[in-house]
Amino acid sequence: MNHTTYRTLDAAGIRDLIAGLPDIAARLGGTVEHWQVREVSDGNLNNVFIVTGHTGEVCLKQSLPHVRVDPAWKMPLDRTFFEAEWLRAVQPLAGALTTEFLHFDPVLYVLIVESLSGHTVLRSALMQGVDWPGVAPRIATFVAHTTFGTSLLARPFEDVFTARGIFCANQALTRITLDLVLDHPYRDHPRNHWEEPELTPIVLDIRSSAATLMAVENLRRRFLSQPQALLHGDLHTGSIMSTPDDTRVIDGEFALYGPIGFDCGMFIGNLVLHYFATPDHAARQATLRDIAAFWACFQEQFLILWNMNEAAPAGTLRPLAYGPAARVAQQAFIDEILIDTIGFAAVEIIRRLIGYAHTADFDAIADPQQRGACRAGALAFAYHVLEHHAEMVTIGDFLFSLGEREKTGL
Ligand code: SR1
Ligand code: MG
Repeated sequence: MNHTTYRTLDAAGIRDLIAGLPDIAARLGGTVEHWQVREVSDGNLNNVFIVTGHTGEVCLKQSLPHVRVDPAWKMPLDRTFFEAEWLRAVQPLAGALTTEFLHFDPVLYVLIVESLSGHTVLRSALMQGVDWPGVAPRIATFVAHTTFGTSLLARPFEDVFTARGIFCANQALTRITLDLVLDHPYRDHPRNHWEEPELTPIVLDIRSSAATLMAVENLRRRFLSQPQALLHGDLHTGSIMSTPDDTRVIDGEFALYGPIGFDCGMFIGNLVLHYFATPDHAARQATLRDIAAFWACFQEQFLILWNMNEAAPAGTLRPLAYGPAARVAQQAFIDEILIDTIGFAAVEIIRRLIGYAHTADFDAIADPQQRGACRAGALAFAYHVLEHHAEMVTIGDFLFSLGEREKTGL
């Protein structure tokens, strides 16, 4: 097989590729003719396949030279390279909470990882009505360990600068986030769309609110200029696969160094979308519990790691001060992450309702009027959060405001 040029692989090409990779072929077992190749692509960007043999299974992802769901939107191929680099970086920090890296082909831009076919995409599981209280703390553990472990708090600056140099080159996908999350929804843009007319007055209010637009501008600057840690960069509920007892973060192709609150905010923003898409009271209470548990667990674990690090290896930023004053400074750092988290959650909600890439959460609501009301409720909440961003400084403020929405029937 010619491995010198890129081409988009079909089932035969995938079998051929794997036949030349002895470790992966051995993992599948049996012979190449018996390997089943099943396409499972459901994200916006890439082709994804599950390859099954007699004794095992792998997941293969290939970048396309365009956005998968919009072939006219051209894209460089390097996103699977960044996902491979992200996996290599986070596996030593939180390996049990992601997938095992198996192979990367730098010509075909193919990434092969452990298959998770026994797991369900978290967004789909939530839409089916599961209540898995272990998921939010596991995601908090993942975010705490990967962000702390890739930051200047845990590593010599030389290592961090080298990693930043790698992920600084992930410019095509960073551009997507900047445009789709932090720019287009706030102005007329052909990629924006929404169905329900009841969203339009809220969109106009958002676009004419100076406080809201200034909050978004501030988040945009922070996104690009606060390289605190290596982020997943797209931590929505479609980037998480789970069972009741085992949760994995996948799809790290948007990885970049950025503000830690970005990952926290993406996750919380998507839980809020689920909240508004589920008018059932008990399910909403479970979502409030999950958001509170995520934040409490993230904060606790990040601080534990930081305090264990007082005996940090040579070369890291060893603490110069100890005792109560140092604890206050640590808490100030966490509080700043929370302020970012709340803001990024709000912009994530907004872009999923009126921007380019919507989510399926609301599709389960059959009645169009109710669906429109639920979407409008979510949009109005996100608008309220940005409008009052300066006053919303604790997770309690955020949860109180979310809980209040239910009382008004939204
Ligand atoms: C063109 S890509 C659109 C969205 O899909 C990805 O999952 C990211 O969320 C991105 O913003
Ligand atoms: Mg993705």
